Amino acid sequence: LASTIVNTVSFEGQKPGTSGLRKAVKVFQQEHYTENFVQAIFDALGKNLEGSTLVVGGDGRYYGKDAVQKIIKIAAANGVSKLLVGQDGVLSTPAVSTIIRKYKTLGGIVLTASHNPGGPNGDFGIKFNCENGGPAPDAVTNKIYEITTTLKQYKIVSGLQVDIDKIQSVSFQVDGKTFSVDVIDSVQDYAALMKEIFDFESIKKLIQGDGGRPPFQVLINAMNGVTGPYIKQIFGKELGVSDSNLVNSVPKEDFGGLHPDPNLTYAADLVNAVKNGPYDFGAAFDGDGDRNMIIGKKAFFVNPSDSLAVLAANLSVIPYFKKTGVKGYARSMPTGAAVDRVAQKTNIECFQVPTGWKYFGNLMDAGRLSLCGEESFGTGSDHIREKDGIWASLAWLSVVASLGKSVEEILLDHWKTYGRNFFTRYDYENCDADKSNKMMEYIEELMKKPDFVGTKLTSQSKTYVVKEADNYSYKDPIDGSVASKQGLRILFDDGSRIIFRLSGTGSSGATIRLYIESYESDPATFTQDPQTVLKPLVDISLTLSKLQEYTGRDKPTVIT
Ligand code: VG1
Ligand code: CO
Repeated sequence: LASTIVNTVSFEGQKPGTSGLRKAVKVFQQEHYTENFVQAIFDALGKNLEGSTLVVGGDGRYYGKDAVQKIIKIAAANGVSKLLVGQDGVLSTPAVSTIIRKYKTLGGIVLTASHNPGGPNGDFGIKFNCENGGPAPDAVTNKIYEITTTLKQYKIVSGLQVDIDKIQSVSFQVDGKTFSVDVIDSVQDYAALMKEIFDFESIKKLIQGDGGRPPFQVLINAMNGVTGPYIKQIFGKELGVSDSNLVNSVPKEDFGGLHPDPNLTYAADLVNAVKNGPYDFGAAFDGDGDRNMIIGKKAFFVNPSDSLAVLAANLSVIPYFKKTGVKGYARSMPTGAAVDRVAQKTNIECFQVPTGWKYFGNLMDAGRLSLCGEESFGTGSDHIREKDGIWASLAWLSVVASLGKSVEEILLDHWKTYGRNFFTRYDYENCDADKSNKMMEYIEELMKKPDFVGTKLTSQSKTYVVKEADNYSYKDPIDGSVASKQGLRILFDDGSRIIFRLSGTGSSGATIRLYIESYESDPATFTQDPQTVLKPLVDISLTLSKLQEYTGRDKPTVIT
């Protein structure tokens, strides 16, 4: 077989966002669009590409298989020696990270738009992960983008076709060199890693009941996303959870019309089933399997910021951390600061990074970070370089098994020890992009006024004094790289915070995220509804930003 060169024209807007390039399927289906972006990834890899091995797989959404075939043809033409492709083109995001690390490949291409709806009218996405298994850092994605703006040609082996539906190894001679494709089991490597990290015996005893303890009933919902086969293997076969407790576990190309985002709005069926059912524990994962939502009996909600803090306080019950020790914690900037309090108490380093998992990678590679998380239902550790939904649920079950308490009791105990960081996030999805930008500019101007610091903002009987206000900027402590304009922060002198950010994962319009946090040490507040406790700050934020005036929205699309 021989490669050929195809002349193309560059496309505008092939700029990776928070987590890869995400656009409508119809955009990717344009002639040359996908090919261009894949070629740009390869060009960005430069000399390292020749003779390399790469991993390819995604969340199984519509257009995924087409994209895999294109990548195979373009990789062959660009001197890649081997591709490890998930069967049917399916690999969860955590599985891609696992496989890159296990087989020491140059990186991987993840075909996902994560929690964005799928199907012919939904979204698609392409993300490059580096040899550490993590999302490419800004320097790499900027380079890829640069290349897309001037790209004029791509290389392809048009006649090359591989049946990716069956596990097999095939080799071809391309331009006189050997090119192979290994179609691999999607679940095996990931499931093996989970077995190494956790004590499956103790989780199994918890779930099945043991020594007079009744079974701890779990309900796991894959939201028709990629985790279906993974939960069947891990929860079903390994841990003995019955099939009827594994819901939406057949992956669908369009996620069955669901918005596969595990939060209180889009995973309402899990919440309702646990609220009205006998379950002690519920978990849901997003389309590509890196996010998690955890709820306890009667649908007691675990806020992701609290989830991170509870796991931080109990990491030592997990065999993996018994071995590695706990090197450090981290959270993204908007994430509630509950974990900081655990770090302080245990005298362990704690970092704050911008939104997006790529910012945790350097700290992990440098051996300074064991556990981290984001308020957006992302939790993970240095076992891989992506957030990991199934891992998070197994970590929670390990903690429950070891403490012998309910999810709610664990949270109440945690707050008694550390106090409670009340946290909420309001998402205004699909707003007009221009108007949203104008609103952000308006807020920033306001914040920059010389007398803004010291301003007293009042709502109901609460008054907050502005201590600091900025557009968040981060300098990576390992390589010194700087990420600026990462969100508008208004910090108050009692530790409360208001943050405004524009999402970087949408495919059209703008999504405004408003994050609100305040800390309470009075136990009488601990069982209160965060919406009540945070109401004054919410009102202050909405008034200050003129959000309704700018966007026309009188309520958010999603409240967490
Ligand atoms: C969102 C979340 C962020 C997360 C990112 C990718 O980004 O806020 O915390 O890392 O999605 O997650 P943004 O820019 O829309 O706020 V995933 O599961 O979509 O890969
Ligand atoms: Co995801």
